[in-house]
Amino acid sequence: MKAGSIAVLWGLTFLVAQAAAQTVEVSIRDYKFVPAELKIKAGTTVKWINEEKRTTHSVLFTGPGGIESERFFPGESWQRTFDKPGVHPYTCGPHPEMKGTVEVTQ
Ligand SMILES: [Cu+2]
Repeated sequence: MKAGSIAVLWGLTFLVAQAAAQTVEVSIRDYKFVPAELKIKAGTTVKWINEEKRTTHSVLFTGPGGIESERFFPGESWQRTFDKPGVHPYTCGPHPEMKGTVEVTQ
């Protein structure tokens, strides 16, 4: 195989990997998830970033089998990959008034 073909193949593999591993970001600031409502495709990773000045937050899924992240500090983040379609409401452990939803489609 010629070097040119190998380079093209490598490029294609890279593109496929990029498409399969999408990450969407949610900011946390002023005690809000921004955007609060997310619609993503299965396989997408959501990364929550704490952009407060001094408050820690968590991401607590309130549905069946719900999980909670550790509390994360300003400048820190937490992420989760959603492999299956479904609706995942969540809140913040220490601040239940904060609400968000991740809707996962095929
Ligand atoms: Cu919070």
